Amino acid sequence: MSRWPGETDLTYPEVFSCIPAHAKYGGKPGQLSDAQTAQYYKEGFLVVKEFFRKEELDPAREAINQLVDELAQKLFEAGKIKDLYESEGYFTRLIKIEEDFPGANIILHKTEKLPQAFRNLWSNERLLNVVEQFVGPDIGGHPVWNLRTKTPNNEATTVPWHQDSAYMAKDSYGKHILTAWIPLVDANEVNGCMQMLRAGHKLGKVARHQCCVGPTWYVETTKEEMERSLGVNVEEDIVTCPIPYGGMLLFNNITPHRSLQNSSNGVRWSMDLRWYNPYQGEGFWGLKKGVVMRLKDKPGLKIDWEPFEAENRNALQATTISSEKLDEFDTTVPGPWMKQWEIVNHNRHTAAMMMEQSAV
Ligand SMILES: O=C(O)CCC(=O)C(=O)O
Ligand SMILES: [Fe+2]
Repeated sequence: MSRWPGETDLTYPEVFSCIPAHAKYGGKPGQLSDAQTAQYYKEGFLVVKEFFRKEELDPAREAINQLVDELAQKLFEAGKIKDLYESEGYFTRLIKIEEDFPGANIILHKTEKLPQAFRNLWSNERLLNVVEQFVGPDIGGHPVWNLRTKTPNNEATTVPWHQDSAYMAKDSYGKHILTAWIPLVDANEVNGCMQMLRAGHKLGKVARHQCCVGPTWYVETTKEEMERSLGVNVEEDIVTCPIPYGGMLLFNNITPHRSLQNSSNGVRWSMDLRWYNPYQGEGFWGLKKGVVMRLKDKPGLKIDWEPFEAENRNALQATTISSEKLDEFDTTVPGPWMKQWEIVNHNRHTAAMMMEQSAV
């Protein structure tokens, strides 16, 4: 018997563990070897240490500098920060801004702007050739994507143990969604790289999660719960995944993972991008659809980014707050996943979610 709406006894082992025919190395530029795809299906994740060329990633860093600059200008004009901190760079400017206005990193995380460099990275030809090995020849960009603004020693950007499907509607549980976690710095244990739980996907099951951790909007599953329901031995199966700039980490929506604390002096920038089969259903709680990137029957398809970018997922999550009440400096993140799990810790994010509910 399930006690919470997100709980399930259903398992989908074959969706996440059986190697599909389209995984086979097909000779397209960038594609992974059969040994690499086999490892992904066996362990639930794969580290690719070298994938991107400098010219494929550097523009994303430039775009981040631009986004941070726009944020600084806005906060400065509104009198929320003392200085524009223009002499600071990629690794430190957001830290300075954050010191004056705690939560600035959350505003940036929520922005969901898709500069051309992010679009180019997401739809990179060689990357989509890899995506095809997991998702098949019909590819949609999944509406859940993130720019991680992980400033040092910051609770709001230290993500506890979870499976991504715990944030999504239940109809995502049996569908394979591929994530590429792409560091935009060298990510390591000091600045808060990812940890994965080896083979935590093998039962194809979502463990029980609880909401919300500390002062954040994150759900969390415990080590005991993962051992009980996912058939793992946490101490033996944790794999720490340092990834250099140029590499990436691939995993699916059922693989348990977390990110370590950033104890360095610089921001640990990364993006997580997702793809799925667009014919397999809608995107995110019916709130936002994905963006079609490749279709087997439509070679040369041009990606239509405009409607995708126009729908802001974070704003849509706040469904009943009318647009004139949306505050551009709001650092709360209420979301539909909070209604899926037991709320064991209330904070300003759950309160914002309750307010929306009572406004219905
Ligand atoms: O980047 C992080 O810190 C967490 C990332 C994560 O949970 C994800 O990409 O699904
Ligand atoms: Fe995640």
